[in-house]
Amino acid sequence: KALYPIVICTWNFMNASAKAWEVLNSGGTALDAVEQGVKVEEDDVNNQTVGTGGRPDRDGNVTLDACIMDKDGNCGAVLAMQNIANPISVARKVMEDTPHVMLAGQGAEQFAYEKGFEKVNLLTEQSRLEWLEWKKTSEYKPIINIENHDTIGMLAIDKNGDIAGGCTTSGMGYKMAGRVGDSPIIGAGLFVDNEVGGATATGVGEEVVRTVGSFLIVELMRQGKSPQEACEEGVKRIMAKNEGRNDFQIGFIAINKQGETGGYCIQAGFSYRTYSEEGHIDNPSESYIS
Ligand code: SD4
Repeated sequence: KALYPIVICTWNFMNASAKAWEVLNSGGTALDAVEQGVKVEEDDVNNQTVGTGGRPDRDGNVTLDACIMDKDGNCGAVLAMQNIANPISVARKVMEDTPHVMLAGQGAEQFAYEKGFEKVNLLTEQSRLEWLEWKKTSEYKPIINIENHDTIGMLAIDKNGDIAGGCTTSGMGYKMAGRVGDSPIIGAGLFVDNEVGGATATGVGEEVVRTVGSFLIVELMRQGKSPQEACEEGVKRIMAKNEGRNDFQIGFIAINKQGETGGYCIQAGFSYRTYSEEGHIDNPSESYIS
């Protein structure tokens, strides 16, 4: 029995997944569901890893990364974009209204203004004060599961059985100016193939990029692995390149065409949320280091 419509997202984002479910449950497309869903986190000033309220880079600028992918393999992304509140929607416009896949920096910002997005200040007082505090030592040291890990990656299947995904983040807090992680990179932070399924990632983006993690997981599902098995293999691939290191976090989630889901991470503490007719469920993920 097919288990859709369904939405799945990284971490325990109740409001974002509820919003996406509302779209799916009223007959909306998976693409609209993921866009509307992740926007909830972009707009939440208390989420300091996504959108407004995100932690700045080390120079004090909030720079946002996002991408989106639809059932036909179309995709769009914005990289290191400043002053725009909803990068996921700009990414969708890149996908739908340009011949390109990625726009970066000022080009992305300029494009957003042309499409009617407003200029906003993304740096909240709380994030500004924390950044000033950080500057005293300027020590770049992400803390597992606490700091820098609330990126939202979301995958949905609509009533027609079509899959879409989106991913949005302000990246690692206090990153170097111009640094881009995995989240807006199709294949790394997100990948969808409507024949097979989708995958998305959170955690230290550099490690996800090195193994093209989300693409890998979708390909493993194509070869017959379940979403759970594919996520486990994705994490193992990363650990094989990082022997002896256990000081960073990666979490992968995946869904297949039937609506089966899975998730796996390096460190305990990662969970993912699903919302379907079965209800609104928090799924604590098993970890590589248990
Ligand atoms: C990045 N993957 O920029 C993102 C960070 C992240 O929760 O996932 N934070 O590397």
